[in-house]
Amino acid sequence: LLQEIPILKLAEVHSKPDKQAMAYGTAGFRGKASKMDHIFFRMGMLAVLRSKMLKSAIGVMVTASHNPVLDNGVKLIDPCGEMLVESWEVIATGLANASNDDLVKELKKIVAKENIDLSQTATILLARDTRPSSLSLSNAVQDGISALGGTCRNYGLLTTPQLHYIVSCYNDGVKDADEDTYYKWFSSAFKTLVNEPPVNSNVTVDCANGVGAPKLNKLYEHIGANVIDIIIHNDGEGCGKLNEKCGADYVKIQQRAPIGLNMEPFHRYASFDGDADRIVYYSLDCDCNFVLLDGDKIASLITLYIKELLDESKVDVKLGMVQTAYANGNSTRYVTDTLNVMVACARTGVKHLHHKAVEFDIGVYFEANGHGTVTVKEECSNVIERAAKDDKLPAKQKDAAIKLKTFLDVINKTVGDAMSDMLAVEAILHAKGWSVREWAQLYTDLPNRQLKVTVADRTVIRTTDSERRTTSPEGLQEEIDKLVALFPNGRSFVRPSGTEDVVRVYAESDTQEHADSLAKKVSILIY
Ligand code: NG1
Ligand code: ZN
Repeated sequence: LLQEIPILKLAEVHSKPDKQAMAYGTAGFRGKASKMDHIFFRMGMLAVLRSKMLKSAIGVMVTASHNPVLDNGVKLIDPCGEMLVESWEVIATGLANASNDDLVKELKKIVAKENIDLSQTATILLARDTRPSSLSLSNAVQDGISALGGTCRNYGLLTTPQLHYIVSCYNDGVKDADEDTYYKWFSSAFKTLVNEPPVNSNVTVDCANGVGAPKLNKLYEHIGANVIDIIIHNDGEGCGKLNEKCGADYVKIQQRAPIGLNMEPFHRYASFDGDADRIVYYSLDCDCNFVLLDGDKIASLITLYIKELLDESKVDVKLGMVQTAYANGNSTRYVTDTLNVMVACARTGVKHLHHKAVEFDIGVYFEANGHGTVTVKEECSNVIERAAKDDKLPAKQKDAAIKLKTFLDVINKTVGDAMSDMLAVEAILHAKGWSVREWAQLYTDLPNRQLKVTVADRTVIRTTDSERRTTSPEGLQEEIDKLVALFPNGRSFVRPSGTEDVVRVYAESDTQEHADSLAKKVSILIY
């Protein structure tokens, strides 16, 4: 059933350069766009095999998120809108690296090993971001899909989380789910939440010159300017480049405003990344100091709000939060000690956080860089829904359950989503009558520093304990421990990046000078 001739013909067109190997990493394949055409073709084929195996539609997203404009990347989305299962990352890596001559053999190997019935139909939902290379690379995916006889529904430009959402709707039976389905759902949930007096506030959003700009604009049209005032900056229409000196990653790491944005005190600003799955907020205080409200602050705000509504509604479910080692120590302390909510730590990469979050009835997970969402167990949704309809409950209790239900509707539960997270934050600030100042004051970030170190072979660094400690090279952890002990409230760890050829160093301490100095000293250890 594998038609060797068309496969080989198309494989010639999307030929793999010799001696080039890539791995399916934290966020799929990423690299220089000019060297990846064969990977996109092969991922089209792999998506067909996965779709045949699971008898469900599979998503393929063409994007390199916050990477520079000349990079690109591709990742597969599993049927419920979640990231590709880890066991298939190895399979993806094998197929990506097979030579043209070995391609059919490799495909047959996957079919045999995974026991795939090739007579099954396959449906692939495809979308791309606004990079100049994305159109031709998504054509390569389409060629891969047709090489194995799959059906492709090409949605064109979408944000990554929009595609995740559409994949989950499609497999839920909503076969005509599209971009509009997304806008209708999230705008209507948001309007229900803030329906009392208009929010009467505005937020300026830096869209990193990426796909988030046109999409946020459409969402805004659905919500209406009478509910919230959204001002879009870095919309990709001017001369600004994708992710260059702008976007969530830039703002988070540099702790400064994106290019061209003249900030005014107390105004609310947000930055998306290039494919709009990350968001950070920021503001200027009365002394014109830059105040960052990153993924940890967003997660803390959401956790606080859900906790309050759970307490008020007396709905008895288990709420938890999941962070990575990069989470600011004071955010962890705030949620654990002040909110009395359990915090778990997972390895970097949202799939790891997502897996831990689903262990809670309601799991709030965020990476410090602003990628995160909330997961809700189905039984838990049902409990909340029942309480929201229960006329026997005291009005206050029932009202809180209704609010909680509507709040959870505004969340894209499949994956971190800048637009949906933004609506969640805006709705909470509205509900509490808070400005960014009260939000910022939930806790004060411990000063921290992140550095990148280029080494000959980053894989020699191995980690344990959710990447908080190293097991190799021998003796490194002891040296880090000695340095950390010299700094008040010191904490530091190192890990090899999954998306760049660098080792990342993180340090925090009581003052910025101390955090900088600790990060530098630890960098020297591994350099
Ligand atoms: P790596 O390069 O593995 O550190 C980075 C981010 C992750 C995640 C992925 C995918 C940090 C420290 N790391 O991973 O959180 O978002 O990119 O985009 O921010
Ligand atoms: Zn992204």
